[in-house]
Amino acid sequence: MTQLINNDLLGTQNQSLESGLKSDYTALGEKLARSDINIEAILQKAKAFSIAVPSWGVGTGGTRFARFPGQGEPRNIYEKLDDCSVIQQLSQATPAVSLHIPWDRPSDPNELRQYADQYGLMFDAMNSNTFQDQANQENSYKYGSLTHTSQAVRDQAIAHNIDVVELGQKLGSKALTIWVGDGSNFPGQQHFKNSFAQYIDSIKQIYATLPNDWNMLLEHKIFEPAFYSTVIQDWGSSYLAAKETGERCLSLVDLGHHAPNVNIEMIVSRLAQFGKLGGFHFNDSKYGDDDLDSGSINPYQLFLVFNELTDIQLENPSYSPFYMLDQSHNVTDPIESLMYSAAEVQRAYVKSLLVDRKALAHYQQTNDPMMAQATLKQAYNLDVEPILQMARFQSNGAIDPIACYRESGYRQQCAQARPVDPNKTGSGII
Ligand code: PSV
Ligand code: MN
Repeated sequence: MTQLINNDLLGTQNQSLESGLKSDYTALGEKLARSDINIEAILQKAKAFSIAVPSWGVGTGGTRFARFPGQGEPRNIYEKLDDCSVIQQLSQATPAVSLHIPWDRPSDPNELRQYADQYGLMFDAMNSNTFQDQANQENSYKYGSLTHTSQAVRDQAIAHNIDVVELGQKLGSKALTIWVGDGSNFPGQQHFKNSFAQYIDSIKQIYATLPNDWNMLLEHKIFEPAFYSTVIQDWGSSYLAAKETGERCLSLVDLGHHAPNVNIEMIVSRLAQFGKLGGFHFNDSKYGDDDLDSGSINPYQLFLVFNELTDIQLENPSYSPFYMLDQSHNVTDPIESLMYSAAEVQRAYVKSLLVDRKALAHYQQTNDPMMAQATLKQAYNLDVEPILQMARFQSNGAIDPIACYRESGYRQQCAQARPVDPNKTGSGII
């Protein structure tokens, strides 16, 4: 397998941290054993955990005011895969990449698949894009796409989604994620009922062409780019559309797509209870953004989301929704942010495995709120870092991915090999 970070460097770095890790791991193992938790069983689950990286996440993002390009940014899908391979090599938690079409459309899908293969990378859910006009496109999406008032625009957006599925099949993907920016900026601009009916009609047509082993994931977002109303603005709209459409049409929860303080873990539970929770886009948010690194603002919320997922998986061990990071990195090195975020999500998952579920059920049943919340906090407050480090170490990743990455000089090499395109230094989100 091709590896872009020198394995000798990785080995030397790990060697210097190994004995410290082993004593931390042993100490944590002893502590967990006192609560009848077998650290080895948790370690195996941590090692099996994976989350997809978004191809667009390895580029530097921006806001609608400006974009400050980073050094050595990837200029095409092949260079994006190079960066994704580094994230996977060091973090050992991100074996798949999620593509956005047409941003990542390859001229030769087989060649792209082989390129990913050399790194042991797979392709996760495909993302269609009808929130921008594309070159040589007949109709504009200025006033919407799958929900547009014009049948011709809707047909164009439907055809694009079908095309993305066909491409995804060649790449080994198994899901299509649909997010539309469709909505309105003024009261009265859009007929709520008609636009939603048009959306459902459009996705039914896409669903009809979906391969049998594929899922279709509907992503809701409260606002932006539409600032008054968004057609698929909340989990309720997403659920209704998914339910109308078919069994393999599911809802996808992007953590940043809700109003501040919304109880996202409860949305997770509701959708799962009715068999409609299909996937996640992980990120964090402080105000109305959906761009910040996972776990950087509200790690407890992330833990509570995984607390629900672990509860569901106890009942249904084979349940595995699609997990992806969806963040915009404006001020950090995207590779560092993605490695760190993958570990934050993995940390929330591991902590959720440590919740004493028997005790929690007892406190819920006997109406003891103090001890119920304390039971969750007991797991949340544990420092599981040795488990995450050991999982990476045993999988030939880095005990300290960011230190190893910095030491490798990979970014500096990219800065040489990928000179900044002066035409791409402008403003706006990418
Ligand atoms: C929209 O904000 C979103 O969350 C969707 O998932 C898009 O595909 C992605 O971000 C990239 O713009
Ligand atoms: Mn998203």
